[in-house]
Amino acid sequence: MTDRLLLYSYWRSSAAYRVHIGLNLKGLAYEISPVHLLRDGGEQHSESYRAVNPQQMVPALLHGHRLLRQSLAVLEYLDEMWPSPPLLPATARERQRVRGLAQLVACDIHPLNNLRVLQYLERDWGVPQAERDVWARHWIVEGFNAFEALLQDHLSTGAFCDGNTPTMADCCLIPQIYNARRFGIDLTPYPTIVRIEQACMELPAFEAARPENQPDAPQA
Ligand SMILES: N[C@@H](CCC(=O)N[C@@H](CS)C(=O)NCC(=O)O)C(=O)O
Repeated sequence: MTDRLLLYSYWRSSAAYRVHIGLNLKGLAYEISPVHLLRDGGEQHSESYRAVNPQQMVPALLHGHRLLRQSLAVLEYLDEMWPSPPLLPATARERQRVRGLAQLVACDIHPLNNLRVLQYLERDWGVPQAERDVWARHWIVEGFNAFEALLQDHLSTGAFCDGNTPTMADCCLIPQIYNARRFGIDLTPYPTIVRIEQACMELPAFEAARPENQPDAPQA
C-alpha cells in the first residue's frame, strides 16, 4: 500500500512520541496534523477531532483512508505492514518480553500521569499542583524501579531494552524518560535506563522524534 501517512499528534505527547519513533525507525515519510491539547480547552475535544478519535486523545494515524488509534496497536500495525527493520524480536519469548516492557510503560505508568487524569485531580478534587506532581512522580518512580530491575536481571538486555537493535520497548521507554525529566525525577537510580537512552538518542530516528523537533513545538 502506498497511501500517505498522516499522524495526529501533539509535540509534547509521549504516546505520539512513540509513534514518531516507530515511523522514523521504519524510514516512513509522514505528515503531521497537530492537535493542541491545551489551546481552547483542548483541541482533542473538538467535534472534528472526536470524529478522528472518539477517545479524544492523540495519537491517531491515518493510513490512506484507514484511521488507526492506540499507540501500541499502531506500532504493531507498522511492524506488520513494513516488517523491516523489525520492532519486535524473532522469538515468541523475546516478543513477549518486549511487549511486556512496552506495556509496563504504556499501561501502568503513563495513563496515571496523563493530562486528563491530572486535570481531573485538579478540577474535580481540587488537588493542588504540588500534590499532583507528587502523584505523577510516584507512579513514574514505581514503574521505573520495576523497569530498571527487569533490564538489569535479564540476559536479553543489550545496547537497547532487548538486544542490540531498538524495539517497541525503546519506543515506549524514551518518551517516558522525557516525561520523567519534566517532573524533575532523579534518574541516578536507573543506570541501565539512562545507558539505553544514550544509545537511542544517537540514532537519527529517535533524535528526529524528540518533542523539541516537532513542527508544532514552540519556537525557542
Ligand atoms: N493509550 C493511548 C494513550 C494516548 C494518550 O494518553 N494521549 C494523551 C497525550 S500523551 C492525550 O491525548 N491526552 C489528552 C487528554 O488527556 O485530554 C495510546 O497509547 O495511544
